[in-house]
Amino acid sequence: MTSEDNLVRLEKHGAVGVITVDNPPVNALSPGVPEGILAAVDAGNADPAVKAMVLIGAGRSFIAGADIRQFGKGRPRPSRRTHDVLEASGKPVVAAIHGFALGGGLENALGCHYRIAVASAKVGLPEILIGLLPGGGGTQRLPRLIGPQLALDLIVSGRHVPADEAKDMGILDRVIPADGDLLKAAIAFAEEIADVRPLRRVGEMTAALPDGPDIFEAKKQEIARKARNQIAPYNCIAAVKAATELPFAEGLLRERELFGELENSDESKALRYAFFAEREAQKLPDVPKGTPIRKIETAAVVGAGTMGGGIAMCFADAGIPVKVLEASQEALDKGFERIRNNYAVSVKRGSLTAEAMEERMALLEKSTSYDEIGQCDVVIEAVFEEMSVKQAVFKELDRVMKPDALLLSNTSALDIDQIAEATSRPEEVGGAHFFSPANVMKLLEVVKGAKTKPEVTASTMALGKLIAKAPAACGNCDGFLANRSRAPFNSEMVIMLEEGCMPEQVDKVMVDFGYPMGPFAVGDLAGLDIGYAGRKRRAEADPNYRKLPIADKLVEMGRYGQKTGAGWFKYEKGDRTPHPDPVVADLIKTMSEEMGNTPRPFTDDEILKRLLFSSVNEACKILEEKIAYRASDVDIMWLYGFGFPRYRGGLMFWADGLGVQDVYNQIAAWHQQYGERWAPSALLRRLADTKTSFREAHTLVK
Ligand code: T1G
Repeated sequence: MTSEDNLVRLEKHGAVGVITVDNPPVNALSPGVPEGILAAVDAGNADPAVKAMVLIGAGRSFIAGADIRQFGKGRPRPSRRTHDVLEASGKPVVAAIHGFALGGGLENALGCHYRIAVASAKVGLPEILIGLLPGGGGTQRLPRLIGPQLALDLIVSGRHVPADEAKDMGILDRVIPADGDLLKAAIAFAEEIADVRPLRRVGEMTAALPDGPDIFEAKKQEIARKARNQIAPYNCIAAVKAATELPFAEGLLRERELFGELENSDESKALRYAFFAEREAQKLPDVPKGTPIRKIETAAVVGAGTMGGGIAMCFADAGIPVKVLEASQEALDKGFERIRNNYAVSVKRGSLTAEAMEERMALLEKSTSYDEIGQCDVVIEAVFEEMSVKQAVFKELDRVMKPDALLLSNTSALDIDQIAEATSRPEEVGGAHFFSPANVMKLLEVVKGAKTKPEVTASTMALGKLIAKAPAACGNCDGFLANRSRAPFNSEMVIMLEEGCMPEQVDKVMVDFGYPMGPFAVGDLAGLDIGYAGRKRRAEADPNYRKLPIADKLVEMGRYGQKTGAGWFKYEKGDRTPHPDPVVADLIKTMSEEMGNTPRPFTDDEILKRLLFSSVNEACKILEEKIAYRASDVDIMWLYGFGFPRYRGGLMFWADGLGVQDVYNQIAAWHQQYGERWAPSALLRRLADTKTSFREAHTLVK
């Protein structure tokens, strides 16, 4: 039997009815799939020849969850829900899991009576990551199956659980080798339990609370900082709590009520947007479908400094052997010591085992000769940010690297074309801009040079996914996409001080907005001397460059930030907590008066919009110049590169929430008040005139 749309089929293997979900690419529960499952379970129960059933996914995965694109469309709720019908079946059903069983996928597996998986499978209830909660019985069944504490941890973290761990928890009954025949094993399992009665129904179990402190209050405390301004985490907790207090049927109703509060929330809309934006970034309009992707099985990094070491760790973390090349053994040893220390911190925190650390260290190989890296599939240059130094490196890479090696620079702003010109193969050169610390920050900014061929760009994007980054592509300009769009934010925050604003107010506004740290505190952390050097370079190159005298003065006073115990804020010894400093307040007051300004109060709203609108305007210029493909790529850069709060979707998604017209009007008003730096971009003007959203801005760029 096959459903009309071929999404679900029931086939008999002896006395076992096998229900196969076939909805590529990930067997999401799109319209037609639940209906197909229901029809198959009904048919299996009606067929006297069927003694037991198996639920399995075709292709590369079990069921990856509800179809996220369907939320918010007001689709009527089904009268019969697959996980409940599976559980109520008069004949046992075995869920056979490979790839992923996530969200509604795992919830359907929990409705089955047994669960078997291949060792490479992963299961989870990641709904919280898109601002939802498991709305298909997961908050009621999982606590009954594995206990409220474990269920609470999994549902509030949304993490994917490897099969072996899931078995230890009690989610899975059996795990077979990754290369085992899952269907065969599941059918054998079904035959084995076909006559076992009573049927083991998770909904009939109880979720016993552990003795001791209230685990729900403890979880709320634990997530308080990260869950600021969000509701989904707290609804997840409330739903699991209901599983420990209410009979199953009432618990399901409570779950549905709590889910209903989330489906149309701004938080969930933003998080669902971010989910698809990250995937949209993989689609490069100017890279033809079917462009070959080069294999990456070996890597080399030139430079063992902070960035080079961090980049090398990304490869080791992904299980890819990587050679690290430095000019001297001493520099290499120092770099490897830093890498080892980084891993040791993770081991100490418990996020990495000592064994895994040694496995990764074993993938890292020291080298002091270019001739040793020539056969690597990719090489990433991460040396000092000085063009002549980079060109010398690329000249050597051109000499030694095999013809189809990817030649990538980690430069954060230097001209990729100029770097490429140092080689005889500029079409093989591109940018792979990591963000510090490279082994932690997920953003990979993939920069296309004028001559970079599509295959190199596409292969670099694939490399980003391979090393678990969030890649997004852009064209070549000063600062590329991320840092160029951020630059106005960085200057506007200091210019506001000239008008009497205080750094602590700016930081509070941005932390309340959802940033993990305020921008002035971030500056103190990174080191104010770095920005100072950059401003001096730009001032020498551009006589019209808008200087930031207060920021320059701070550095000239020796206040570099945390590393000198004082910057925008002061720091107690051994404590990274930023404290407002009267010295800075006096400096701001004195210098703003010297500039002829009368210090004035700022509203939080003005501070927020002065910072973010300045970047929205720059992003429109970047889109207009075709440096960025689309606004959602700007959002990926801001989410993963600058810590923009994910539950607000991203810089441009947030701006769309305010409306293009209002953003334009405010920028036009600041243009009148402050002059050229606030001149609205031509694209922004066109968006306002045509009532086009930022999200669709690229449609106006020809
Ligand atoms: N709905 C719709 N499309 C989806 C999807 C989903 N759940 N999951 C993936 N896709 C698309 C994705 O956009 C991409 O499309 C393609 O499939 C390949 O995905 C009631 C409410 C499963 C780990 O949150 O985590 O169930 O770009 O590139 O890297 O309680 O996809 O090809 O056009 O990510 O191999 C809960 C989300 C939903 C899982 C595979 N489930 N998906 O990663 O492939 S809510 C999730 C993932 C829910 C119930 C609740 C990953 C993956 P395109 P991909 P991948």
